[in-house]
Amino acid sequence: MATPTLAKYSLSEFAEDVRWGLTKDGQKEIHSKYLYDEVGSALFEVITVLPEYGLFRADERLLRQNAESIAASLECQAIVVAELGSGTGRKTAWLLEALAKKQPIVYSPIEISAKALDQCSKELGQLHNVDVRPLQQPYLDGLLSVAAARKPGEQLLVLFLGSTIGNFEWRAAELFLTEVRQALIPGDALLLSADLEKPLSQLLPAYDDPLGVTASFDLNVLARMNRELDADFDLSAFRHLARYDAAERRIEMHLLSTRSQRVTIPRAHCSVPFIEGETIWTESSHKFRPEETKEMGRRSGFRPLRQWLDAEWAFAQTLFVAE
Ligand code: AVI
Repeated sequence: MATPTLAKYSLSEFAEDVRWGLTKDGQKEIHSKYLYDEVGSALFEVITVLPEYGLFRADERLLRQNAESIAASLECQAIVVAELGSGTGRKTAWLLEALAKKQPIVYSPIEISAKALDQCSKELGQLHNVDVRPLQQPYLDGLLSVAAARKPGEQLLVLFLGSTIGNFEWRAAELFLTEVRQALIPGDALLLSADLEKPLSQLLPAYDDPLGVTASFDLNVLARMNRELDADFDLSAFRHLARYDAAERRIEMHLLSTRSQRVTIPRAHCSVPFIEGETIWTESSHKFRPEETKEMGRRSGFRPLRQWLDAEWAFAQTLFVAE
């Protein structure tokens, strides 16, 4: 399965990707970036408050507890914070407040969802000493824009939270961090969140909650194809499936066809046969070991400064400095 680049994409790109992913030989797949249209993004916001999805709260807890230590670790007087995939920026406020106690800061949330970006700008723009400069761009393009606008003497702090790094394939994750590093200069910093390995009894309900919110989040990609590509998916003939691949250490989300059927997708110029039990792979969520995230950072040109682990939900935040 490919890597989420979270770029802004056109209808024709969506149609082309759908055609490719559903008509190729072997495992059918749809890129996970297509889960996040307006409905999908709203459902994801609900996922973050589900009792079974401890990941978001662990990230927020660590930020709240360690904001002062992170701020103290940054040596520079002038700080620009760039957040890759800020969402609504809910959990970032803790850190911005701690940083802005020392000096005025610039905060650039980089996000493709206009709604989330708008909400983020409104809420975080109210913080004292924080100048919010939102960018509706793909991660790397946004980061390059922030880097190009920096003034001499400013230190850049990149936030990549929420364990979105886990939605990349192993090799692609490292490649992505290398590209982030290339946009930076020595002394800049990166705060990276990663969800850690944990018992299946905890992990599976986080991706298959009893209320069915994650199932709706997943199934929405079929509804999206019906809405945008005139497809005729019968949502009642597919069900959400979350499974763990122990060798790859990842949760995989799939949509399973409960009967043999054929779906037509006019705007993607295809008609797709499904046999009973066949799946469309929609997302991977890799689970890390604490040392592994440090190693990944090292191999991408960063030096790990500190790592914090959450006491309630196996989750790590690692602060790196660019070498
Ligand atoms: C955005 N990303 C880190 C989430 C995750 O946990 O992999 C996406 C998600 N998919 C289902 N639930 C949450």
